[in-house]
Amino acid sequence: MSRIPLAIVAVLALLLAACGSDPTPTPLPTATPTATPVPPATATPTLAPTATPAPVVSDVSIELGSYFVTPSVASVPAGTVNFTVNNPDTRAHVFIVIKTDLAPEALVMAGSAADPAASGTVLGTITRDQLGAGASASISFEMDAGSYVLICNRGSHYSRGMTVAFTVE
Ligand SMILES: [Cu+2]
Repeated sequence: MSRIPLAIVAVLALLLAACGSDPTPTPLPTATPTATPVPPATATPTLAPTATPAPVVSDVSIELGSYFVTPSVASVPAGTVNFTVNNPDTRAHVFIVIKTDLAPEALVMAGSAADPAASGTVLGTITRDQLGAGASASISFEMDAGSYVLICNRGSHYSRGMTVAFTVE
């Protein structure tokens, strides 16, 4: 008689043990931290060496005489312009570069001569002393795009035809 209760007790004990022991919850797997992707090294762009534009230099020869002014070219690109003025004539002349929108024959007059300063912006002048009979002289300017007029303004030479248009593009 004593065996049965003992067996029952044993079974009960097993059941209790089975039920009472809360299974330790299996810990959820800790999320493995996702490795923060290392941003790819930004390739440092190789800068092309800043191309320094080559300075634009134009050489223009001018023939002048009684009574004409003839440039070797009618236009040049903006930049440095070197004028070499040749005077094969038997008299002295003058060479003046004027930036103006006026037509070559329509400059402002002062008596029988032109008035360069009143006609536009005078870039420079080769004087008659520098440009005597048979002489050559040079003068250079940094010239912006625009319209220019090249004249001789000695006496009435301008009115007689010593004027010509010149364009800088
Ligand atoms: Cu002249």
